[in-house]
Amino acid sequence: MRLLHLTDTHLGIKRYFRGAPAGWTRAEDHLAAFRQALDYALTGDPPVDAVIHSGDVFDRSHPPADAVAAATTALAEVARKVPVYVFPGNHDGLGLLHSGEGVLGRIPGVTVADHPTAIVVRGVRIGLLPFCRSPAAWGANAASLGSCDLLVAHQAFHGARVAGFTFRAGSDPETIGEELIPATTRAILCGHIHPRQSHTLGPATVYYPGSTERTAFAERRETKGFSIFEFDRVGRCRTVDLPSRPMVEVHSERDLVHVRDGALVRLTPTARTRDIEQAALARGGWVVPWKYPERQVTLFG
Ligand SMILES: [Mn+2]
Repeated sequence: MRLLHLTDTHLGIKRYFRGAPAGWTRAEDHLAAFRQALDYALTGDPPVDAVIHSGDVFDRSHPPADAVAAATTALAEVARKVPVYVFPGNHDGLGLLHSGEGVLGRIPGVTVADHPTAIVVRGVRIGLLPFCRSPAAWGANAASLGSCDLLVAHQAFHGARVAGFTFRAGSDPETIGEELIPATTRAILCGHIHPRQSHTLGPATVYYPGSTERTAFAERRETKGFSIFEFDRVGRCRTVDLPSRPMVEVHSERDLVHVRDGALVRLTPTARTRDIEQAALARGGWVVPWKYPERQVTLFG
């Protein structure tokens, strides 16, 4: 049994940059990564039995219409060949569901699991668990599905790491602890945590393929992609890298050498001068807008 697992595609993320082509927004990069991940389901060898997206399909609960249309086109093409399962993350609950039946759920071959759902793929029982703010409620949802070999979730589990922070059950109100994982669980395929990683927790190994593109400058050093997960008597997880647009943080003029054509550039507060911005633009960088310092002038009164 072989799954393509992608997550946290954050489609429709609107970010504008000085120096970028007119009308360009960061949403184009996120859509390209989404399409490339799905393309593997059409052309990858050996073929996959199902595609599972574990949440944050869209960046916002009411995504822009063009993002919904692009997602629909891409998912419909894949779902003609391979069954696709999608469930909401913390960003996109309403985005998937606002039409009642669910916008994406109307695509033939796409199942939107807006509540805990067990599916069987080649004899393997898989529990799909939409995002849940309360660990106790998440545990009750997981238990309600009976015995599953695999769970797919959109949560932070105890031991997950992001830059400078490790999630701990009990100290963070939303973090899932070991005691809530059903004993039959062999693996958890998980979204929500954007850096790619895996760790063991109780009976299970938790695999996070991470977001398909960088959603913030904090992710600028991370390699992005998706996972191919195989499960027979043993589980194997292989990550597939996707290209990401370079991101450069400029603290002073010295960092300008790293700016390349089409790189996204963030000037830290110490580097926010017109000269440094002009130099970054001259090197082809696309710069995060910030407000120039303003001086208040009294015109009258
Ligand atoms: Mn996310």
